[in-house]
Amino acid sequence: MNQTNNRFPEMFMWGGATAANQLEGAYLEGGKGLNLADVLPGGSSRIKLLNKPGFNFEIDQSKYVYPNHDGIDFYHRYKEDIALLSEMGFKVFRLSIAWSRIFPNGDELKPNEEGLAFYERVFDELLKYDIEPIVTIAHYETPLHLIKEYGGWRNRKLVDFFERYATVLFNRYKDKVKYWLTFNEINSATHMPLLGLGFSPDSEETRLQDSFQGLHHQFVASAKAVKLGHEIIPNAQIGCMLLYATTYSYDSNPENVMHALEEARIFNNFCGDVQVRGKYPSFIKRYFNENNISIEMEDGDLELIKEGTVDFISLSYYMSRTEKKSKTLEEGGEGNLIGGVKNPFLKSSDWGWEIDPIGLRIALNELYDRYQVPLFVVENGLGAYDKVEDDGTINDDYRIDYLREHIKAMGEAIKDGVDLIGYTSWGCIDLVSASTGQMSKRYGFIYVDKNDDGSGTLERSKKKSFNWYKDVIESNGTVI
Ligand code: BGP
Repeated sequence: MNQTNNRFPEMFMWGGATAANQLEGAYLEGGKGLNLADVLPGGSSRIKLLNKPGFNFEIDQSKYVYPNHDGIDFYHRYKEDIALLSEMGFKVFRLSIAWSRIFPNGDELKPNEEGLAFYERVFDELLKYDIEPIVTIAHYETPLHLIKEYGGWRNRKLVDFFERYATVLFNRYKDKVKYWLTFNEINSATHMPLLGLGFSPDSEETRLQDSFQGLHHQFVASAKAVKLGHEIIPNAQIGCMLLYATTYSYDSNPENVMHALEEARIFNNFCGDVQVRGKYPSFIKRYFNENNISIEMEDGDLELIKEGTVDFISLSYYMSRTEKKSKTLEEGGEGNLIGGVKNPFLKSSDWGWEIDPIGLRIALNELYDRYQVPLFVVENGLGAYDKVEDDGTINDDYRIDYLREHIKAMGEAIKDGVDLIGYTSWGCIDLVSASTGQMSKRYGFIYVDKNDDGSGTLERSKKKSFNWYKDVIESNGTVI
């Protein structure tokens, strides 16, 4: 443990983050309908399938395993899990609601009571320990029926279905949930339209047009939710959620600098500009023109977007990105989720994600300089292989090192003047990885005995990082 001169705000929200599809399991219980995650096969090739046109939305158990079906069985074990989170001193816990537990098909008029009751029990359990829930309304879990019947978020009709869903949630949980996030990593849509927008592009040519149209629908849906949420829950705090990849130019060649700026604007800034500033940014016009993108809007959309701006920005931060205007194949940052070229100054995780704590300090400064609204880091962490020793211990010092450096970077950003309100590290309990669909890419302080092939007792145990994070929270980030 290191004593630091960090000064986190007194009410800083320390905790951890998860998503329904990656931990609940029970994929056909409680009246739940199928959603996108239920048809995503596990395996390291998942990420390739996600980006290939023509994804097949059928379950084929003769060919693939589907780890999200069982997750880590949080659906049945949430009490045990929440008790462990409370032991670490969690102030907040980020979870998502699986849309298809509430509306199994997504387009029904009436919600499924069993699904609503399940989350009510979970919230009550959290509140019993004074853990505040942070709820993501949509986290890569579009009901499958909306994908197959309507073509996902390309279809304007999803705005209405989402509005109905969000209204039900706000009304039902208004006394239990104050913090809401509308769409997880909304800006990942153009890179991975399948996850965020629920469609597999027909071709590379249609990918951009359809993604930006789908995004427009989500902007409208999010703005409606923000307005409704504030009406129904007067003290609600509703945020957007961005996948932020601090973007560097490879060198000082102005061509590369300009290119990095352009990439950062489209990926990091575009969605935030719409959701926080309440209007489409000026730079997007040229990009739309040059890429033959035209957005169909309805009367009133732009007013809605203006009226439904978010209260704060939440972000995931795992890695930075380094850009060069023309790159050779060898230079490609193979594995770095957001692409770019390899940064010679950075090491990577076992999955090729470049580790860059200073990039987080830069990200927080960039965001705060641009928007001047509170920031919340709701995802960050190291996916790693863990080894259970013969005596049962798991000595995940690499994870502690990663988190320590990122927490230090947040401390520096706060000194820089950034209004940072919380930190929920990703996958505080081991869960199914989104990009690989495997258990072996682990993030947790709590180990779950489950393997990639589905075997395992599902027993929970504490890793070395468990007590480390407990001390971090107890000392409000001063002892790390
Ligand atoms: C984010 C997603 C999460 C999560 C995380 C880690 O993009 O919001 O759902 O899974 O990445 O990614 P992975 O599980 O692929 O390591």
